[in-house]
Amino acid sequence: MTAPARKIALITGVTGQDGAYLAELLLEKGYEVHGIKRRSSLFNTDRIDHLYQDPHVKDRRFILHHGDLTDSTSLIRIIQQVQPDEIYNLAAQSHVAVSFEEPEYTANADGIGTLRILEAIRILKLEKKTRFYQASTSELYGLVQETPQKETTPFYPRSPYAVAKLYAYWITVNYREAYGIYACNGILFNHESPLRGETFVTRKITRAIARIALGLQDCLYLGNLSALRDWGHARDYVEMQWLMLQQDTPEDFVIATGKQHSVREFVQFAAAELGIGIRFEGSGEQEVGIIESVDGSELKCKPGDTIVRVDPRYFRPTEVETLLGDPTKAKTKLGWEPKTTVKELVAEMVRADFSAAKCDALVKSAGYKAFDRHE
Ligand code: NDP
Ligand code: GDR
Repeated sequence: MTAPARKIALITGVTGQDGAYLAELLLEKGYEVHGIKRRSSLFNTDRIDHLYQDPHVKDRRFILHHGDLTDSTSLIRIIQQVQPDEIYNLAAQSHVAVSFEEPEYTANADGIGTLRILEAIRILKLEKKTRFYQASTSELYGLVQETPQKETTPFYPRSPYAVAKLYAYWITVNYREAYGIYACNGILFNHESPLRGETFVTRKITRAIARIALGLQDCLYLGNLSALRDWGHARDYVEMQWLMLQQDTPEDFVIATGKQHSVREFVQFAAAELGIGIRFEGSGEQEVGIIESVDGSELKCKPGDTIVRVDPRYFRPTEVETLLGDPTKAKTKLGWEPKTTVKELVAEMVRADFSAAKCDALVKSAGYKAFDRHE
């Protein structure tokens, strides 16, 4: 008896937060996993280095290809070569604030990039073979029309990023309806992890609190402290990305926890994890976060220190003030539920950043400067 052929997946954005967790999950499930990475002048594979297999290894199951969502021919070449059963389109210029600085590039990569992949599937006549997952986003709801937000809630995007993702959402639906491609949108609310990029607010907070606690940094500058988000763990959310491609018929799903917290609260949760109590005083641009209590003698900060300040440079021209998802459809139809609470998520992120900060502190105390290239 011959063994069933193993499934082949192609992940765009494999070097990103979700790409790393998804690659790990699919490899565990026995897939042959191909990933698209961009050429970069520095190594950009930190998050997946533990999965790397030398090209000389026989029967490799994790293979990287150079390509770019703005380059159709590279996408067609890779998809033709790989003949994937499943494509997970996770690649994007994913930073909302940056999209105001680079709106055209964001539209090209996030909007037209999605079209390029769907067209490649069509050009290569893979409509019946290849299933397609599109990384859609709660940012589509923007100026929210209904709370909590579900699959039927109208969209009102509030950034060039969200507008580009709106195109990607609808072109995915259109190719499903026009050409019968198994294509779906996961409308994912914010999800975080120790692998989150350092400039997204959660990771910026956990990294800064750890460094402030060890005396490596004085203050954390943030923008809108009142923004409300529904934060989950990336590890839980990639499981749902896979599940969505295993159904009989393609559908779109909201993935969220159904719980909401402010940026201000996230700061307090992160500090509490290290035994630091923070109170917020003042309002608007004058609001500050002051240490109220410190538990733990190894920490270098003390009560009375002002460690959070507002810097208007982090305000956005149009803000998404509040997002709260309703994951009922995912639970009812796919039996999916998030496993990680926001406090557990914060604890995992703070622990990872505290341990990295301790290494930096050790290097610094030994007289080396390698801990900060900008000094
Ligand atoms: P990341 O920013 O961590 O990763 C984005 C990935 O896309 C990276 O691998 C990046 O490469 C790659 N990329 C960027 N531009 C291009 C391009 N032009 N061509 C090819 N690859 C490119 O994002 P996340 O992992 O957090 O998110 C994954 C996807 O899900 C994104 O599409 C994001 O918009 C979407 N999303 C994310 C949510 C979240 O809360 N995390 C919520 C909802 C949707 P490099 O490493 O070289 O920069
Ligand atoms: P978001 O995530 O815009 O929701 O997009 P981000 O963490 O950048 O911002 C969340 C909220 O925090 C406020 N904020 C700050 N944000 C950043 N980055 N830096 C700050 O200093 C700061 N201070 C306050 C923001 O204004 C915002 O309200 C993320 C991305 O992963 C998208 O790709 C994804 O689609 C959505 O989540 C769902």
